[in-house]
Amino acid sequence: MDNSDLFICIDHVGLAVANLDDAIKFHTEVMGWRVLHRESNAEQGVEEAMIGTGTQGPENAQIQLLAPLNENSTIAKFLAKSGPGMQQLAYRVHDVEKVAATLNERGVRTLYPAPKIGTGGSRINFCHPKDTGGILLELVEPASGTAH
Ligand code: MC0
Repeated sequence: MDNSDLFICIDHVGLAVANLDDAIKFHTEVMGWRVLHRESNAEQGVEEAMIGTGTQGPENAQIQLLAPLNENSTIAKFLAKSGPGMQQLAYRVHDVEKVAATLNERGVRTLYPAPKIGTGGSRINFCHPKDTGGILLELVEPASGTAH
């Protein structure tokens, strides 16, 4: 793939939080954001909300609030080790498999051999933080017709 075809925009920044309702309350009542979407993803072990500004456009990055669904969740582990805060940066892509293959060729490991289901039916994979300068980088191919 050409470099110009790899990434569309920053899709979202994921924040690990201990309690989703408390985090939503802070980000809406104090920071003035609004909830765009909320769901649970059992496979990823998260209860999550996507929030946006009052003028959120389709290619403006969203904030994803991520709370652990149970004690085995990667978010529970992250909270125990690092405390609440930025857990991931997510880049939007047109084709997650092609982007993962290109990054693999360039020496970046992806976590899953095939994409998994993310927010709003998106297809996702992650780059290992050890290969990206310490950032857990998510690749997000939105479900067709949505930019969740
Ligand atoms: C761990 N490390 C991180 C990190 N998590 N570095 C940066 N950002 C993070 N979030 C580093 C640790 O500090 C450690 O480095 C090394 O990676 C191994 O960490 P660990 O604590 O032993 O943890 P592991 O290896 O058990 O798991 C790390 C790994 C895991 C990234 C593989 O968190 C994972 O599978 N993440 C992808 C899935 C995920 O995050 N799901 C929740 C979001 P040192 O130097 O101490 O060795 S769900 C989501 O995002 C969906 C819904 C969506 O958006 O659509």
